[in-house]
Amino acid sequence: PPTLEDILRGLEQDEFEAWFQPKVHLRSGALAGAEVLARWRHPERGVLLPGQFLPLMESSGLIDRLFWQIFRQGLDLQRELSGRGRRVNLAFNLAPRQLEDREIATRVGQALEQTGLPGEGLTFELTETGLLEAPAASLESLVRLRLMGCGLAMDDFGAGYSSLDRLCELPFSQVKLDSAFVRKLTTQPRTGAIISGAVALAEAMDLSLVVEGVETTEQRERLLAMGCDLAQGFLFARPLDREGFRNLLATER
Ligand code: G
Ligand code: G
Ligand code: MN
Ligand code: NA
Repeated sequence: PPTLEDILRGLEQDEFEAWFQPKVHLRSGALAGAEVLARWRHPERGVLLPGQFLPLMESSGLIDRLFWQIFRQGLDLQRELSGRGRRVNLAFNLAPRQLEDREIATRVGQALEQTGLPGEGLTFELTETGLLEAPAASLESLVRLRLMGCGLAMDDFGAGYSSLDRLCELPFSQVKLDSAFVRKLTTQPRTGAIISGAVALAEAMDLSLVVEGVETTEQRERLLAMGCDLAQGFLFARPLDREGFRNLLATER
């Protein structure tokens, strides 16, 4: 895997890119937004996935610099789109330790002011595990982002430790059901009960539910029958680079 020196060099050379994976309405396939996923266009190794650089970035604290580079690229795209009257909600992943950054909401607010873009166009995704590690005080940033109109999604819901209490405490707007459930849907009958339960829970808590990892039409049919509305997965689209995402938006209209 790349070294810390290489990662630093990559950050300085602006080699990290925002890619975009559509979130869609299951029934119509219409775009509901996109998750922004980091990729590293490495000069020698090609395009690298987060698994190759995120762990080292998280442990070294460089994740913060990655976030702001990716975030800036996302806002650039939104600005370009809004010039053509088009709005697409973009969801950025927040690493657990970023919750300790008391300035994050302030900086996001400043970026929105500078670009004139609405907070409603942004969502921030947090993993359950990250929230369990986070000290209660640091959760203030999340509330401030929410007050600015931004969405807040609990990512990988149902995987690892459950944090239903966090779901109550924090002003989440979305839950993303971990892809493990969809994967087992056809082999483990009880998985269906969990998904149906999540649909009911989300509805009762006034949250939108995104089912992750939808790969087949069979899964799509089953999920529709269970009342799922939103999904993300290879059946609809893989993560796309900026150009690919632009092209997808063009064919959407
Ligand atoms: O496509 P995929 O391999 O893109 O992503 C793997 C994991 O990396 C996902 O769990 C995703 O949440 C995480 N990830 C992708 N981009 C970012 C990013 O910009 N910041 C953080 N913190 N995590 C990211
Ligand atoms: O943040 P999160 O862990 O949710 O990031 C989404 C991850 O899931 C990314 O690595 C993305 O590439 C991956 N992904 C998205 N859709 C699918 C899918 O349909 N199947 C599989 N196997 N992975 C997916
Ligand atoms: Mn995510
Ligand atoms: Na996820």
